[in-house]
Amino acid sequence: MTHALLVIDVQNDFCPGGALAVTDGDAIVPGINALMADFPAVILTQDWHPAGHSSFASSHPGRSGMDLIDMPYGPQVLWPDHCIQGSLGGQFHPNLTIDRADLIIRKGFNPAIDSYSAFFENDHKTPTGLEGYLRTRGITDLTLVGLATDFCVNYSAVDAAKLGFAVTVREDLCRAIDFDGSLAAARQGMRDAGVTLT
Ligand code: VGL
Ligand code: ZN
Repeated sequence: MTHALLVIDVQNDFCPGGALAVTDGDAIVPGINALMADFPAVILTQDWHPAGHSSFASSHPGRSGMDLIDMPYGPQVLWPDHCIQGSLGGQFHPNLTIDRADLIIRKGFNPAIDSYSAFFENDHKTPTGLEGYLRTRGITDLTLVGLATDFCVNYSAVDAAKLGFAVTVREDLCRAIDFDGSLAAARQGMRDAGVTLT
């Protein structure tokens, strides 16, 4: 059994002052850095969108942030422009210990499909390659931390559990966007998928 720490999207745009700021998003950084010492493998994800990404409200005239639209792959929340490739907002929080990362996996780079999950784009079909990486390294267990609890952590945790990994989410080292009941729904969905919330 090999246990990896998966750190989801601890990037400037999800922290206070960022384009899609999560309340207290930066408060989890010291705890995540400390937790890295307990794991033989540390993997970071980075939300990484091209300018004009289809998940941005600005790409849909007449729409505003947090509107829900129908995409060919299903419903999609429209977000403010965030985590644009090469931007300061897309960089990791400056205090996050990125040197410990064995792998940094980027997602959301396909202009036509968003990717909340570290495993599959939002069509639930297109793989990011992370599953193969974990399996070929013999990693069986995953602990997830990061941003945001109800979107990218949630989707990543549920996909990981469905793929057969033993998954724990450290809720104390996550923070949520929490709009329209999204946090309660995410917690229920993770529990239903067999994710351990601690
Ligand atoms: C995220 C919304 C859009 C996240 C990423 O990291 O939870 N949320 N892109
Ligand atoms: Zn995004």
